[in-house]
Amino acid sequence: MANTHLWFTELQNEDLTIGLRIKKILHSEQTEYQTMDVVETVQYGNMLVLDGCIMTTDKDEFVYHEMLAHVPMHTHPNPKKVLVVGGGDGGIIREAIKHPSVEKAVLAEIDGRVIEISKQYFPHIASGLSDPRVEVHVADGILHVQNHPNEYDVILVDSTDPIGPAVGLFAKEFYQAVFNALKEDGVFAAQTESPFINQDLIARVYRDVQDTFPIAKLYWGTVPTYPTGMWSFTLGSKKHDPLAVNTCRVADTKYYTPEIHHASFVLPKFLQELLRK
Ligand code: AAT
Repeated sequence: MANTHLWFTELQNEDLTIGLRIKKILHSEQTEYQTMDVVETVQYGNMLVLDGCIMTTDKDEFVYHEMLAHVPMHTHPNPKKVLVVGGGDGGIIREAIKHPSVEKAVLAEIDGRVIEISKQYFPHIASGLSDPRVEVHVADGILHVQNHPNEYDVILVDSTDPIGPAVGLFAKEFYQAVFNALKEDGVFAAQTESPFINQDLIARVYRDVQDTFPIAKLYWGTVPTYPTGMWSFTLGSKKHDPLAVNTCRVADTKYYTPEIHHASFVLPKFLQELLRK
């Protein structure tokens, strides 16, 4: 197919963009919470865009979803009940239920339209949502967490950037509510943006998680379509040390391995210094 002259540009901050040539605009709408577009790109396949920001693409989704799910899921020795906050595309749920111990996985996504459109245009990402162990709640993740104390083994926060309905998902009170919603040996992880352009946020979230959980760690992976390509995740754990993990329960991954698990906690010097401040 001849290349079109249509380009999608994400304004990653006021001074930085990423551009992808697109073949086709597949869907556009204004939901109750955000604008939502699905476009077919030449390089990365179908791409989901919320409020102008890239959420996921066919080609690189596996990195983010595997890293946000399998690092904390393996940190817990026997995760039975898991909560995913946000993540309406279903990618984190798909990875979480690969762990054979999981009996129930709850999705709390604020925007039901994201779930519906993902099922239509990203069936391989949304595939886990129809698993009998999965319960889908169209609800604010903050309220869900507040209303379910002492309930979950693992909580995974797959949220949009800290704007609009996701602002509260980066607040210290939220991490305290997550702590309370976890059982006594629970583990939590959240996506925490780019180490190159979101340093203030990473440092603040790390401090807040450190104040809330006995164990706090930053880890990272590479997601080519996210701003700067280097992506951070913050893990909080009540008891289990993510660095003590020595089992791998999932075989069908494309990025995650036991070696990657440990390597992802090795921080470049500038990040070590950022967290020391
Ligand atoms: N799986 C990768 C895609 C996402 S989507 C993040 C989701 O969080 C969106 O569907 C959004 O509707 C949902 N969301 C935002 N705020 C809330 C809330 N308060 N409660 C529940 N769900 C919420 C993440 C992409 C990361 C982007 C990196 N640039």
